[in-house]
Amino acid sequence: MKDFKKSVIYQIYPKSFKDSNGDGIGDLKGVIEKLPYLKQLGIDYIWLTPFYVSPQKDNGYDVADYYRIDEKFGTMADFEELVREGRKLDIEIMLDMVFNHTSTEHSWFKRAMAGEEKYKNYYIIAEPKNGGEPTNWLSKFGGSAWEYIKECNEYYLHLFDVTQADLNWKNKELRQEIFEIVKFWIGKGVKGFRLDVINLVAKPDDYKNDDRGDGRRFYTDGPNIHDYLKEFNRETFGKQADVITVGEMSSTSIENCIRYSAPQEQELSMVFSFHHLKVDYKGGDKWSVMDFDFKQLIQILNLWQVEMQEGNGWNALFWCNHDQPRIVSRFGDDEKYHNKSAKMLATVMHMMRGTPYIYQGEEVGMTNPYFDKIELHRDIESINYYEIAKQQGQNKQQIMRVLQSKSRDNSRTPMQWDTSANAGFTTGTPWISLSENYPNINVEANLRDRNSIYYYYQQLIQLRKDYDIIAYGKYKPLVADHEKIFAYMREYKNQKLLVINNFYGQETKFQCPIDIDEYNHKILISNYADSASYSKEIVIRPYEAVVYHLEK
Ligand code: TEU
Ligand code: CA
Repeated sequence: MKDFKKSVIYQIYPKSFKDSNGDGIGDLKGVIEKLPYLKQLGIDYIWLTPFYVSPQKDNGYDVADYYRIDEKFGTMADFEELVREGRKLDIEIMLDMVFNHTSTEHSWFKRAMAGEEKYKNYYIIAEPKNGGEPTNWLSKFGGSAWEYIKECNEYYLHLFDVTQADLNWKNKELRQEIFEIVKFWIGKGVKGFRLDVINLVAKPDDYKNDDRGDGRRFYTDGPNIHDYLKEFNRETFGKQADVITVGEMSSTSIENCIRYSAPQEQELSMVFSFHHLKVDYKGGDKWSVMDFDFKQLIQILNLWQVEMQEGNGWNALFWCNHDQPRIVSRFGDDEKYHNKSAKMLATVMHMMRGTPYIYQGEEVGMTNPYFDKIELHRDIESINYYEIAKQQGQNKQQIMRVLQSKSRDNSRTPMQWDTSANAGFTTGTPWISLSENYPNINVEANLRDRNSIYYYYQQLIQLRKDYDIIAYGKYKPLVADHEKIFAYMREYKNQKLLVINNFYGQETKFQCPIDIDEYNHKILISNYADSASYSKEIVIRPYEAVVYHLEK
C-alpha cells in the first residue's frame, strides 16, 4: 500500500492533456498513451478532473450523471483500461467528486423542476423574500447566488454558475446517494478522491442577508460539516485503508483544516487551502494586477506548516491547478530566469511537510499564454468577469491585462508535448488555443536536456522516496525577515535539512543558522550546478535554491 506522505500526485485536466482521436479534445485514451511518461517522472497517483457526463458549462464541474463517462472523454472500458495499465506501472487513480452541486441537466434537478418533492428536497430551494431573492448572497462566478423558478415561485441556490445547483446535504437520502456513487468508483479500483469545494456543503438552517460580505461566512466550514465528513468517511472511503482523500477547502481556516485532516478525526487524508495563492489579490480582489506580497507569502506558508504540524493535520502542497495561473509566470520569471525560477519554486513546495501535487505542464515549465483577445478565452468565470467589468465601464485592454494575470484559462491551454503542429496535443483543432511558446517549452525538449525542469522534478520526487526526513521530518521555520530569501529547516532523528530559496533575480547573502562542525553535510539538490558548500554566510544567486543535508 502506498504511503501518501511519501507520494507525489500528478493532476491531469483531461480536456487539455492528450487528444487520441483528433477531435481537438483531450481524452482518457490520451492519458493511457502517456502513462510511461508519467512513470518515468516518478509520480504515484493521477488526479483526473471530472470527465463524467456533463454539458461542460464549467468544464465538467457541472455533472449531469456521476456514473457515466462523457463520450467526449471516452468509455467506461477506457477508464477500466486506464486503472489496469496504471496499476501495472504502480500508478493509482484519484477521481474528482463534485458533491456541492449538480448540473441543472442532472435528472435529479429535472425531476425537482417537474415538482417532485423527493427531488426538490435534494436541492436548496427557498421562498422569495420581499418579492425578491431570499438573500443577497453572491455567486462566485458573479451575480446573485439565487435563480428564480417561476413554476413554483421559489428560488434555487447556485454558489457557482446558474447551471450548477447546490445540493441539500441536510437530506440523509441525498447523502446516501452520494455514498453509493463513491462506492461505485471504489469498486472500479479507484484509490483516491479529490472532493470539490467540500467545505461549502453544510448550509445554515435559515438564510440571512450578509450585511458585510457575499454570504460565504454563513456556509463556509458550515454547521455539521465535520459530522458530514465523519459519516462520509465511515460509510465509504474510510472502510478501505488504501483509499486516500483530499478536500478542496475554499476560504477556510487552519482550525477547521486540522480537524478535516488529522488522523484521529477520521475525516480526510489532507486538504487544499488557497491563502498562499491570494498574496497578489489587491485588497483581496482576485480581479486585480499586483506583484505578489513576498513577506505575506512567507508568513502564510510558515503558519500553515507549523500550525497543521502542531494539530497533526496534513497539507496538500501545490502552486498550480486548473483554477490558478501558471506559477513560473506568477511568482517566478518566465523570461530571464525561466529554468532557475521554476526549479526554485518547485524546491520550496517539495521540501515541505505535506503531499506535493504537480499540475500538468508544471514539470516542463509551461507559462501563462498571455491571451490578448477575449475570443481566445473559454472559462465561464473569466468570460463572466469580462462582461461584468465591461458593464462597469472598464476598458478592454485593462480587462485583458487582468485576465492575463488571473484567468483560469492560463492553466488550461493544451499540454505542450513537442514542436509538431499543436505541440503534439491533437491532430485536429484544439478546443482552446495553445501558448505560442510551445516550440521552446515542451516535453520533448525537456527530455533531451539533462538540465531541464523535468529532470529537476524527477529528482525531487525521488528524494522524497529516498529520504524519510522529507516525508516525516519536523518543519522548523527560520527568521522570515529576509527581503528575498525564504528558508526553512526540516528535522528528523539525527538529520536536518536546510532549504534556502531566493525568490528574486538579484544576488543576496544568507546567514546560516547552524554551526556546521558537528555535522557531516552535503548538497541534496540545487538549481545551480556549482552551489556554494555550506558555511556561516552564503552568497545566494538569482532564484537560487539549495538544500543542505546535515547529519550528526
Ligand atoms: O473550485 C472552487 C473554487 O473556489 C474556485 O472557483 C476558485 O476559487 C476560483 O476559481 C479561483 O478563482 C472548484 C473547482 O476547482 C473549479 O474548477 C470549479 O469551477 C468550482 O469548484 C465549482 O465546481
Ligand atoms: Ca479526443
